[in-house]
Amino acid sequence: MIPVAVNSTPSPAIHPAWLPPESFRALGSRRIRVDATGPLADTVRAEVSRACDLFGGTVQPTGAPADLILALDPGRSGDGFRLGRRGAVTVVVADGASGLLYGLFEVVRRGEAAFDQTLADERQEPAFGLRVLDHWDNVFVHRVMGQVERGYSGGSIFWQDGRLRDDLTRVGDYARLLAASGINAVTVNNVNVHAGETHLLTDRLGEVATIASTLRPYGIRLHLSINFAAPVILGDLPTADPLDPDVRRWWSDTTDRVFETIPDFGGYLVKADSEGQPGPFSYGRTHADGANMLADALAPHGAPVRWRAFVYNHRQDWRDRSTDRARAAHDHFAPLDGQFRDNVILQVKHGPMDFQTREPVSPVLLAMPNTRLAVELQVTQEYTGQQRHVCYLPPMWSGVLGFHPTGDDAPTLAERVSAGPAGSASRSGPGRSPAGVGTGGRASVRTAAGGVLSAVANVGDDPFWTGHPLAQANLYAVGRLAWTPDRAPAAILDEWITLTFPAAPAALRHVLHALMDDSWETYEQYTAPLGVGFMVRPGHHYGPDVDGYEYTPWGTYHFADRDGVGVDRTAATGTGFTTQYPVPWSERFEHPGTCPDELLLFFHHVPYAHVLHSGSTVIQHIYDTHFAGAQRVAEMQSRWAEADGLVAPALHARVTERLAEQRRSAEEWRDQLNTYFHRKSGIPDAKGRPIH
Ligand code: GCV
Repeated sequence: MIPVAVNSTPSPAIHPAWLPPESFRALGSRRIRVDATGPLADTVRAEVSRACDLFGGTVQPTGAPADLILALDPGRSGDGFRLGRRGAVTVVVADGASGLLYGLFEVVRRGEAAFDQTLADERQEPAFGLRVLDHWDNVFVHRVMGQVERGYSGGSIFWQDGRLRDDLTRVGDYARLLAASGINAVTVNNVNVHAGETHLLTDRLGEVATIASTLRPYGIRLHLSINFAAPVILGDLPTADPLDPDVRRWWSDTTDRVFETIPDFGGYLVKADSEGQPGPFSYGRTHADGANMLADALAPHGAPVRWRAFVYNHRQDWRDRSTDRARAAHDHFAPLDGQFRDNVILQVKHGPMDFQTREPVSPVLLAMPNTRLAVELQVTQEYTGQQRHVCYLPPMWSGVLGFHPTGDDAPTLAERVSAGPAGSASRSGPGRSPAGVGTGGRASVRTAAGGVLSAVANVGDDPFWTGHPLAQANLYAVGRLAWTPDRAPAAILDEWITLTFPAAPAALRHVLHALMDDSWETYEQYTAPLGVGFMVRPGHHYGPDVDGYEYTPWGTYHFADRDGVGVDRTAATGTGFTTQYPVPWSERFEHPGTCPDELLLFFHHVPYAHVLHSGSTVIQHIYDTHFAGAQRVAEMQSRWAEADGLVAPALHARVTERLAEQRRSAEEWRDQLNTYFHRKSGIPDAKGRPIH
C-alpha cells in the first residue's frame, strides 16, 4: 500500500477558494461516521475531524449513532456514490475509496440541505473517467514563456527557478480543491518539454515522486509530459525512432523505473511534431508508430499515453491560400483511426485552430470512432483575456460537450467521447497490442471507464490562485462538467458562489451573476468577430492587433480586404475544411445561408454588406457588438462597486483593479476593430457613433 500523508491545512495567506472553513459548517456540526479503512478513507476522516473541530461535531466510532455515515459498497469500485436518507441519517455509499471523497464533498456542497428529511436518493458518477488538468509549467524559467507557459497567475506551484519547491503545502491544498471539484489527475510539466525538463523522467524522478505523494491523499494521480527525443537526450542513443528495438527497450526500461518509484503513476502526455517539439516524423514514422511505442511501454502497468493531435505546419507561407491550419489535425490523424493501441488516448483541442474565443468543434473528435479520445479545454485564458478580463468559460465548454455531431437528436459529443470507441472492450486486430487486449485489460480499466476530459490549468502561486479571483470559477467548473457535462453553467456558478462566499447576501450573488454569466459573450463582442479568431498581439496574445498575424507563418489569417472578410473553408471554392464534418454539419457549414452567424467568418469570406440571420449586415454587426461589448464592461465595473463591503477588501480591490484594465482593453479593442473595418470597408456606422 502506498503511504499517505495528509497535509492540507490551508496556508494562511492563501485564498481558500471554494473550500473556506465556513463551507464545512453543516458537516462539522454533526455526528459523523466513516465506516471504511484505507488511505483515502483516512483523508475523509481527517476532513471530517477538521470540520468537527471547527464547528463542534464529532467523529463517531463504528456502530455509534450518527447523522451522517460514509461507507463503501463492497461489491463495487470507482468514483461513483449514492447519497440519500436512511431514517434520520444521511448516508453516502461509495463505489470505491475515491467515491467516499467525492461523496463527502457533495455533502459539503449541499450544506444543510444534505441533512434535510426530504433529501432524495441520488446516484452520482462521473461522465469522464479521467479528469485531468495539464499544467504548462516549466521547471527552468523559459526565456520567453517564463515559469508557466501561458500562465497568468504568478509562478508555478510545483517548480521554481529550476528546482522543486521546498514547501509543497500549496500543492496539497490544490489537490484538496481539485478533489472537491471532481478532478482526479494532474500533469506537472509543460507539453513543451525542454532539454532540462526531459530529466524529470529519469534522474529527477525523485522530485516528481515527491509531488505525487503530495497529490495522492486526495486521489489525484500524477502524469508527466515527456520529450519524444528523450532516448537521444538522456539515453545516449543515436535515434528516437519508435520502431528501433533499442529505443523501444529504452522506453520500456525507463517506464518500469517510473512505476518502481511511483506505483500509481498516471501516464504520459506527448506533444510531438508540433511547434518545434520532436516526433516520429523525423524518422519517417507515423504518429500511430510513435504513440504505440509509448503505449507498449506503459501497458504492463495499466497506464495510458495521451498523445496530442495539435499537429500543424507553423512555418506556412501566408501567400498560400490553399493550406489551411484548421484542416491539419484531421488530415494527420483521421487516416490513423483504428491503428492506435487501446491505451493510447488521442487528446484533441476542442476546436480545429487553437483555443479561440469561438471555434466550431474539432472534426477530429467526430471522425475517429475506433480511437480513444480526450477533449482538451483551456482553462488558462490565453485568448480569453489572460485572467485580467472576467470571462466565465463554461458556456463555451457546454456548447462543445453538448454539441450533437450527427444531428440534433443524436448523442452529444460528451456522450460519444465518454463512451469510448465502439466495441472497445473486445477489440483486437491491427494496432491492438497483445498487451492491450490481454494484460492491457488493466489499461482498459483505467482509461476506458468514461473517457477523458483534459484541461490546461490556470493556477499559479498567486494568493488568489488564478490572478483574477473570479477565474477560480473556471477551474471549479471544469471538474464539475467532467462529472456532469450537461450541468447548466449558471447552476455551476451558483454552486461556486455558495461555496466560495458562504455568507453571500443575495446582493452579492446578483452582482456575481451579472458580472459572470454572460462574460464570455461580452468578451466575444469586443474582440475578433463572428468566429474569425486571433487579431491579437503576436507572441503574448494579449490585446488587439488586427493584422498582427496576417502576414506570418502561423496559419491564422482573416483575409480582410476592401470588399469583405473571413476564411473560405468551403468545399466549393475554399480549402474544403467543411468536408471534414459529418452530415448535417458539413452541409450547414458549407453554405452561408445555413452556417450559424457566430461562425460565419470561420467558414466563409463574405462581403461587408452580407446580411446575417440576425438581420444585421456583417459590418454593422462588427460596429454594434464592439460598442455593446465595451459598454457592458463599463456596466460590470459599476456593478462590482456594489460588492464593496460584501467580500474581503483584498479580493474586492483585486477585481476592481482587473476590471479597470478590462475596460481599458475592451475600449482599445472596440476602437481598433471598428476603425480598422471602417477604413477597410469605407462603410459608415448606421448609428453614427465615433469611429477614429
Ligand atoms: C504549450 C498554443 C500556445 C502555446 C502552446 C500550444 C500547445 O500554440 O500558444 O503556448 O504550447 O498552443 O497547445 O501546445
